[in-house]
Amino acid sequence: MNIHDRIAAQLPAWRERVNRLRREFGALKVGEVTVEQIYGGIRGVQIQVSDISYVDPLEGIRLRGYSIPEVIDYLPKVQGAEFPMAGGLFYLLMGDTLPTEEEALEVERAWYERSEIPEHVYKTIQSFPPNTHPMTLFSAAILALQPDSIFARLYAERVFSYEGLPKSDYWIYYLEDSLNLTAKLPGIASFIYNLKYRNGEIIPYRPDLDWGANFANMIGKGDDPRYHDLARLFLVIHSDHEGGNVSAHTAHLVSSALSDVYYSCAAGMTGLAGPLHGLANQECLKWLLNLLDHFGGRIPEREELKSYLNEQIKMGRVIPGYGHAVLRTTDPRFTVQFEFAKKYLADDQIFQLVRLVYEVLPPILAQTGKVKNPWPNVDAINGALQYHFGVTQFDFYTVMFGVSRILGLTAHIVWARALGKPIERPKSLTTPMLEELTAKAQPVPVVRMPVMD
Ligand code: HAX
Repeated sequence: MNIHDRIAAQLPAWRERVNRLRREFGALKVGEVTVEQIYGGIRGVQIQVSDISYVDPLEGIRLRGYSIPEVIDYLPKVQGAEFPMAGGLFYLLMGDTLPTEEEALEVERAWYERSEIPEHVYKTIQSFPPNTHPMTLFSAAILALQPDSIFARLYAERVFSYEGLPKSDYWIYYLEDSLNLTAKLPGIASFIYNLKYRNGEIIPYRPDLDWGANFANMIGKGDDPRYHDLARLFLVIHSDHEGGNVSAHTAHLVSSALSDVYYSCAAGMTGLAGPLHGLANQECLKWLLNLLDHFGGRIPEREELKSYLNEQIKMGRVIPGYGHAVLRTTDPRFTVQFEFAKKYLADDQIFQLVRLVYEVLPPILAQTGKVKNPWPNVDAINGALQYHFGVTQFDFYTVMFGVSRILGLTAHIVWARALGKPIERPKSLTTPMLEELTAKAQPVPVVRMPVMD
């Protein structure tokens, strides 16, 4: 069954579940909000429903209910590959069902058929100054595709006409736009890479390669099957991290105004470009290279590293790749890449440093008493793997993250339309209002998280 039919088959039951909850329990309270949460980034406040994925603080991400190892095990793979086709993952995220091999291949075929990039998109990318960050080029290229939005065109043509555009059908055009956009991502990202760091060539999308391998091939890694597999792994594991992270939340919010898939994903990408979110992977590799430099190009002794890290923390430095707003354990997306590295690049110097930092840093962070999660997140290792395989231009890593993340963003927003979610409009307060409220209350200070050993 193709993705459209799969979603259509699922929808009546999903709509009924949501309608029943709203009808029968609409007034039921699911939580409370504290002053600290309002000022503190609405952390932990349950403000939305997303069925695409869920981050368990102690277990990590589950995509449509499947953990990272399960996703890797269960999704279809091309012959000889260790990691799954992104086409199967897209089917899982969108269709809420593990695809058969044929269903995954059908997505891959649809991507090939829609992969041609309009000339003006290349020109848009080329028109920026040479020092432009790749994430700016990537976000701009997505916006440059917006005139092709099927949803935006039909909405403009039909919504106020006699023919109309039923709200219950919006998702169909969001899905079409999603397939059209995701099909072009390997070509756009690789053009940015080739323009900035190689010879500016445009390598055509090949029908005999899956989406991830096409990306690898298009950045000049056609002869490295291990990198094809790493690209597949990278592009699968970065696809989604539930609904509240900056990129997913932004795309969801923007699309709630009925901005189309291109507007919504471009907005998500500008959030991903921030150093506390997706840019962390480039920061992390920079940090590792600086660390190596600091020790004269050698791996430090454990005690040397300990005192260096202690000093950094005392100076109030944030160590990239460690900590997380939700996770309270080692990120399974770190673990799967760590296992890949142990298998294929155990002798790599940067990986050895990643390994040593993983052994030494968590207890130091925990001892501060304030870092809620002393464990590595996915970014603590991403760059090291790419660097090993010759993708050494670390300001490109967030673009790769973005290529993958848009698989998740589009699933969130297609389903938001399918379930008829309205425009988002939370309420804000003023500080005097809170002061007035607190004037009548007893002090209730925030209790710090206990220190972890
Ligand atoms: N090194 C040093 N201090 C850290 C730290 C780290 N890696 N992580 C958190 N802290 C500090 C915070 O700066 C904060 O200190 P102050 O109270 O003095 O401001 C304190 O510990 C409490 O922070 P927290 O509640 O544990 O963490 P937050 O939820 O506020 O922030 C972050 C989560 C991921 C932003 C944070 O841990 C961080 O900046 N980590 C480094 C950057 C990083 O790896 N980002 C990638 C995250 C994964 C991701 O989204 N990828 O896209």
